[in-house]
Amino acid sequence: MSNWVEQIEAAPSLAALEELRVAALGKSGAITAKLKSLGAMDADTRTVEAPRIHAEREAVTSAIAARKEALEFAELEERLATERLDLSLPAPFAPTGSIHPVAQVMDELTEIFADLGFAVAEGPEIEDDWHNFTALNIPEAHPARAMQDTFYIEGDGHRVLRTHTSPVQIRTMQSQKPPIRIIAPGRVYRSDSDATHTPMFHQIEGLVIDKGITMGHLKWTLETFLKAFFERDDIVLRLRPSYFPFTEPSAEVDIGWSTEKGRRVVGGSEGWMEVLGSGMVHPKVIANCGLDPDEWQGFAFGTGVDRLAMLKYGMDDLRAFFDGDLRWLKHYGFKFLDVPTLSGGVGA
Ligand code: 2U9
Repeated sequence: MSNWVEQIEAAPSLAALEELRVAALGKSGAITAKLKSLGAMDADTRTVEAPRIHAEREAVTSAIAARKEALEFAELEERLATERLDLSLPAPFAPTGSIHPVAQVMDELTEIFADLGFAVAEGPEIEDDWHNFTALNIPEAHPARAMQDTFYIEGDGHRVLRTHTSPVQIRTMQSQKPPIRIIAPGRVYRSDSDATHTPMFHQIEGLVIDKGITMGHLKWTLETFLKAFFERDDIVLRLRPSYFPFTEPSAEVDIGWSTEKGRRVVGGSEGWMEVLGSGMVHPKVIANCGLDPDEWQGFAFGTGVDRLAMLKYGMDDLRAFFDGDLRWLKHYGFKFLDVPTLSGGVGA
């Protein structure tokens, strides 16, 4: 066994081994020098020396490989032993996760409407055609049913990913006796994607069913909600006539904005932007749920949670909400112990 092989087998570390490799086989290494010297030898000497030098180089090369493997294995063993994680120990540092703005705004909305006496209702995200469209007075030929807007479940022709949270209210009207006061927050799906549309987004809808309900109740509720949500008293609303199949009359709700330090903020009435859709529940929808529309009336409204979050907290690209980029989450996220609301509540 050559002196090289002995030294390699005794190398105490990967760094020491690398030094030996360079000294033996590197550009100016000892064995490299021997190989180079072959050229200057006479033929007889070379016939004797060449196989010896090549054999030495082979022996040294495989000794290095073997030692390298052994040292790497030992290093891994050592790391596994010393870096063991005991998951039963308390966390050594404060958790750095954050609450997503959508979750934060959902909590804020739930809190505001709870103050106003609304309960939270939930329902399935995979819906049938009847609850998502038919019961809501959306006719067969309505554009909302078109292929490009709705995700249909393959196979069974009658199931869809819900395109709004309205089927939750249909289910509630079928299963509970009025008076009803609910909000339905949750995920909805539409086949649409650009800076202001993502195939999944979050809606919140509200429904009140009782006797003698009017547009006045609707306007007061929305005004009270928006004042609490934006934490400002100077919120001004403008209701514009509109059309939805499930409400009659229908109104789109604009909120007034004004300019503060060169920035557009909610409040005042310098200009208008649309924030909600709303209306009086269509008598046919009430009847579809087995209630007598001559006895029961109601109002309903709907809006995008993501859009409300963008308006309140100043994000400009909806797609970033669902990228899962930790830098975005750190910037816009909320501390997990943040109280999700509003100093005074809506104070009824
Ligand atoms: C029932 C009866 C009526 C819910 C309503 C709107 C108007 C509306 C959109 C706003 C922006 C959805 O996120 S968005 O694209 N919504 O304009 N939604 S009234 O009306 C209902 C719901 C359920 C039983």
